[in-house]
Amino acid sequence: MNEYTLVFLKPITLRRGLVGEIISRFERKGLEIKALKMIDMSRDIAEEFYSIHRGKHFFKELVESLEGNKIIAMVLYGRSAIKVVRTIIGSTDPIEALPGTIRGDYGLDITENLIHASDSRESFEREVRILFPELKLEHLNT
Ligand code: FUP
Repeated sequence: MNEYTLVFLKPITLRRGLVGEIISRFERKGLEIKALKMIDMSRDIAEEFYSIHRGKHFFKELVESLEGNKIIAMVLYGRSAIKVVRTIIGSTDPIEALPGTIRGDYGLDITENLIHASDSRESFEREVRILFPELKLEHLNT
């Protein structure tokens, strides 16, 4: 089943010049880029996006890694895109992420693990509203 997923490249990925390399992996896999933009992350957006983690020990560091920095957000589309993209990015902790995955290949830090991707359809719908408020979901179906 074709579906959408949301990905964003974290500030570390822009600082390290890995944007093109990472986007290429999704294109090579056959996923279609349906929307793409650079966003200046505010504290409010970062806190809302990761609100599920509020109160956890890493929340402050996570928000501070985004706040005041640029990210690149994308909506990708393709067959089982949510699962496929999660497989391509690898486990949350780069220590566990397998070689060949994005998190497995490019870093060691867990907070700055290069990339975020929706983990379910519900997450996608919540996240796309936060990062692409101008985008109507029905427009994606065209
Ligand atoms: P993921 O969906 O793989 O990004 O993982 P989570 O939703 O569990 O975590 C969200 C972000 O919090 C991760 F990308 C990195 C950060 N995090 C930490 O910094 N420390 C932790 O122990 C767990 C997560």
